[in-house]
Amino acid sequence: MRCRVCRADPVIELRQHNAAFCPEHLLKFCRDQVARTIDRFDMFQPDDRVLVAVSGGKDSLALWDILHELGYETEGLVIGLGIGDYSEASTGAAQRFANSAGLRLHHHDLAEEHGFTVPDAAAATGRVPCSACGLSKRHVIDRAALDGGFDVVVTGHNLDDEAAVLFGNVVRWQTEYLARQRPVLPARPGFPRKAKPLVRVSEREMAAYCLVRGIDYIVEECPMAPGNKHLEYKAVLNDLEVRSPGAKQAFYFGFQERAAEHLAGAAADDPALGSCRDCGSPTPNEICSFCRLASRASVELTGRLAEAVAE
Ligand code: Q46
Ligand code: ZN
Ligand code: ZN
Repeated sequence: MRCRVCRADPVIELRQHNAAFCPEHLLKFCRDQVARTIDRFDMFQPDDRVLVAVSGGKDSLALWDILHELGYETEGLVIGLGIGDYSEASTGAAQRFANSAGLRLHHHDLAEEHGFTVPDAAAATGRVPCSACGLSKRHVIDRAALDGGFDVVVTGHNLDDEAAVLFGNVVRWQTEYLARQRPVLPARPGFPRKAKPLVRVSEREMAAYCLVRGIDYIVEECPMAPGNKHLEYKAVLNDLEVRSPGAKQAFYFGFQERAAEHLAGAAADDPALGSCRDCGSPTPNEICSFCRLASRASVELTGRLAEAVAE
């Protein structure tokens, strides 16, 4: 196969689109796909201030680069999760990208600002690290977006991620989660607008995009990911995609076009939300789930520090 546009040697072949692209037209293809997604789902407007949540991985850095190239006003946010070398590498890659593009990166650190790390939270709760990590990231991102006056927060979830989450929710018929699995969620009191502009592009396309653009992203996966069901669902869908190119796209967008709206009624009405006694975030309880997690997990960090001092 040759580049679909200019017939030059291709850098990538995309079976799901029955096409191949040279480096230049791969970049154009990715930007066009993102622009089309923003437009189709009415994610945000050209003059909106966009906060890009970055992990230092290929997807979030490619997203930041694409939005910047498309002319959006963007700033980045990276969160120090305290997952050893992985977190160091993640922050480093995000900072290098921001410096090279001349963009502003905000850095929040769980240990410094909230007194715990993701491993502490996992140890304190006895649950998989990703659940405490996800809760913490959502809390920090929401606060940073609201405090910074951003119009929207965007994340680098790509088609592979979203199809895997959808698959998991369908397997277990989690109708409430399904009802909220939209590429854009409107702002609500205490919560910013959130969008996923990469839902039309695949992991492979984003890796190739970074390669062509010379974006130096962290390749290693989070060491706390193994055991996460999400990876199993991804593997199942990857097998399916090999046998049936385009299956992921058909599955995800078929859901958005034909089912998501019907499920909207399945989302329980938001309970009456008050403000968290400790941090002011919206919560149906006296203390929000993040602050409850933080108080359990910080005991863990304090214990570890005490042990280290005693040694
Ligand atoms: S960083 Fe956090 Fe991920 Fe690591 S602990 Fe899980 S959720 S896998 S995107
Ligand atoms: Zn070309
Ligand atoms: Zn709170």
